[in-house]
Amino acid sequence: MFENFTKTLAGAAAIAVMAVTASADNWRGWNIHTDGYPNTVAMDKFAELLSEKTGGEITLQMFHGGTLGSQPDAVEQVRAGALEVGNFNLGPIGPIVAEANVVSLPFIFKDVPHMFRVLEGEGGAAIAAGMAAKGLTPLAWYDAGARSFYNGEKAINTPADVEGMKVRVMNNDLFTGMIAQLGGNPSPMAFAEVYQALKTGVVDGAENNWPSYESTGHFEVAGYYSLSQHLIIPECICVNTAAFDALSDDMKAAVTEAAQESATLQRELWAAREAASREAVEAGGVVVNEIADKGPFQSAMAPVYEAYFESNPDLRPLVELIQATE
Ligand code: GTR
Repeated sequence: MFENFTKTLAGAAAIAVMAVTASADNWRGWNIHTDGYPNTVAMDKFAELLSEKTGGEITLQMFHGGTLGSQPDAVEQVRAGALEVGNFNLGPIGPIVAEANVVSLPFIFKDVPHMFRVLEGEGGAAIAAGMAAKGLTPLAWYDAGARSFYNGEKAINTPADVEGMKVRVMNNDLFTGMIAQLGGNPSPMAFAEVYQALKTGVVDGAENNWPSYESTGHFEVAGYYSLSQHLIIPECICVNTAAFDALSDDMKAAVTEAAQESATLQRELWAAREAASREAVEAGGVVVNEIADKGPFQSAMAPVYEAYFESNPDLRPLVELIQATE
């Protein structure tokens, strides 16, 4: 009997050890960018702050450079809990979360500060709630600047210049609609495939912000960058909603604080990198042009907005709220 009692004690101790081990969460995180990119540095900082602020109860192993797959796949993995964390652009999230898709309407934001003012208010709350309902809880917002068109043939000044051009876009019907309305042929494609596609002429052009245009080497194979600034889309540090909701209030606060400090760093690094990337590509021979009148690009987008309202009639007030935000 005494022997049995000892065995029970030993068993209980083993279970206790297992429970302690299991209570430390080891999260895995996805990021598409290369070493030194603002988001990569800031996600590493997030991992560091996460351990620090949770007293080691939550750790995060980051997988950079898209090694865990394309962005649309990674979004699904975080939703399903196969991964816990992702640094996502809201573009590829739009097809899953209607509220989050408003940020992918061309020319919806006046500039980046306008975007952040919206995200910090009621609009941001609606977007975040929509995302959490689909399994992606946004903890903080990153800056991704403005996206402009680039190609290897000519400067773009009017929608007519886009006519007949095959242009790579991120996966989202709003972006295929956007290119189609300009008379181009949209080609949705994973980020990792764009360099080769530009080089071999599978596509004529693409669109992105300064740092991505530079870090991917796209500028080497598509040397005309035209400042259309047609999309200003934020990015998130997103966490699997079930994993986040399972945390105590203290842990939730610690995780959120870590994400927000990471975002503060990312925005500082972003501003510096935008300037540095522009300088680097111009030194590499890229021809940059301002677009004197963006009006024709903006008015060409009316059918894109109409299509969005048709499939989401209840989201018109959210669009109007954004447009009315100073
Ligand atoms: C980048 C963004 C990535 C990815 C990429 C793309 O600017 O940071 O998350 O969305 O653009 O064009 O696919």
